[in-house]
Amino acid sequence: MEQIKAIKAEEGEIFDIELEEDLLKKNKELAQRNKRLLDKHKILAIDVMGSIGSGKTSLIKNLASQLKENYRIGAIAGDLTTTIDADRIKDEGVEVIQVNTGKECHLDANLIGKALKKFDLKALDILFIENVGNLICPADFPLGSHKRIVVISVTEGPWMVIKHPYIFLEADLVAINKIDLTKAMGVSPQKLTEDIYKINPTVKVVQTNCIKGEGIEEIVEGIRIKEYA
Ligand SMILES: Nc1nc2c(ncn2[C@@H]2O[C@H](COP(=O)(O)OP(=O)(O)OP(=O)(O)O)[C@@H](O)[C@H]2O)c(=O)[nH]1
Ligand SMILES: [Mg+2]
Repeated sequence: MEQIKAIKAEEGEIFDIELEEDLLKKNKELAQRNKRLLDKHKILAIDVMGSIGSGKTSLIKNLASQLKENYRIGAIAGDLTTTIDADRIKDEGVEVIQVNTGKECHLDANLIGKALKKFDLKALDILFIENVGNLICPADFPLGSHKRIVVISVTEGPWMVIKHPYIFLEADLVAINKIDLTKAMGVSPQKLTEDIYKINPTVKVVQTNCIKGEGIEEIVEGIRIKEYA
């Protein structure tokens, strides 16, 4: 009889897998705790994810500028080492807490829980969370937010959606940003939209130009910010 093919786990390998499962489970529990805290204070939390330089900070600045007259807005800015984005968002008159993740490529629910303690939660209606620029890792780490926006841009080329499907699965809205550069890049926003719908048929897709503030009102309506906040 042909011998059954077998592989042998390397020393420590199984332990690592268990550790990762435990980590994801713990993150989920902490995310639920964050959500309960946010709900208690009637705060709408929006996790803004997307690749490096796609326009996450620019989008949050535009949304804050549009909403700040009627809502009390806060933001958590995730970044490896700098406060550049936090400073840019603060310019909109928004209270910002910086979270530096060091070498980590995503925020996690524990870090958000710590950041929430720094806010006066009674004084907030909407909380934007700018995740670390990455299309892979943030997908696995829910933070306890109510809505997830993924920001992509035409400058990332025509294949970036189909190459990174997981981040789009849990998204409520995808912003296709830098639409002003469509011609120069030779990338079709329609094709990107079709690729997104193939992965997640119920997600909203909005084309934006964050330099000119185009598409921002559509995002506010698309994820029904005014109904929730
Ligand atoms: N032409 C054009 N440039 C844009 C648009 N949106 C953002 N930018 C520019 O793109 C660059 C990156 O924008 P950010 O908002 O910093 O992008 P980000 O995703 O927050 O970047 P990281 O946090 O570093 O990952 C900046 O120079 C913006 O001015 C847009 O719609 N059109
Ligand atoms: Mg940024």
